[in-house]
Amino acid sequence: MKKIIFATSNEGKMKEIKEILKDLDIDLISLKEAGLNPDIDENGKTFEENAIIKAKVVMELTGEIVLADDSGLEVDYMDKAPGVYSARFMGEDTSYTIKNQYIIDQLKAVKEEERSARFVCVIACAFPEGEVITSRATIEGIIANQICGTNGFGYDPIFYVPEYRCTTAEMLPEQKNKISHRGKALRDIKTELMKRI
Ligand code: ITT
Repeated sequence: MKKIIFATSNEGKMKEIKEILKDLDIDLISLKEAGLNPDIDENGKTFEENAIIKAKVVMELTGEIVLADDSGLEVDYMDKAPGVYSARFMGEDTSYTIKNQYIIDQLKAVKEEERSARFVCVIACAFPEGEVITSRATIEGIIANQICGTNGFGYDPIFYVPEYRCTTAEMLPEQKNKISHRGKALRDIKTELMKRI
């Protein structure tokens, strides 16, 4: 079975990724499972640049096909912050209860029309022969008035999807994966990946 490494240390992401790609006939392993803990400088200015940096560093280290995910939350009222800095926003070790409450406070008294936000996900795939491909997808929503739900990770408890009348943290994992930025980007790259392995 073909081995593919997913260059992430985020366990919330990895859980979703394994579920979304479970029908692929590949041995998909995380950095931890590969025994790797690379120090990657995510100094790109775009999701694409950072996803490519992560995939290439680990591909060069291992000689395997490597996938990577760079993602984040864009809040329009905050000029698209935290964006590519979503993981580092207010400090990497600050709890998401604090980060999420801060964003809610920033939007206090802001009308629904101005609370628009989206999750963005770029998946990069680096092949040992040197080729790198990417796919990008988004999911649109609004910032909730309060923290709601315990599923998912990160900013899910404040990301409200009007169509489903709940936050992504209130959705079942399979429901979120069906409509999420990560689900869509991974399903798109899956088609390209299958052509090459
Ligand atoms: P790796 O680089 O090791 O993959 P990371 O968490 O540092 O892990 P990113 O730099 O791509 O990854 O930052 C993504 C952040 O965006 C993540 O930590 C969350 O704060 C947020 N995020 C992305 N997708 C999300 C989702 O589906 N639900 C909630 N928050 C999400």
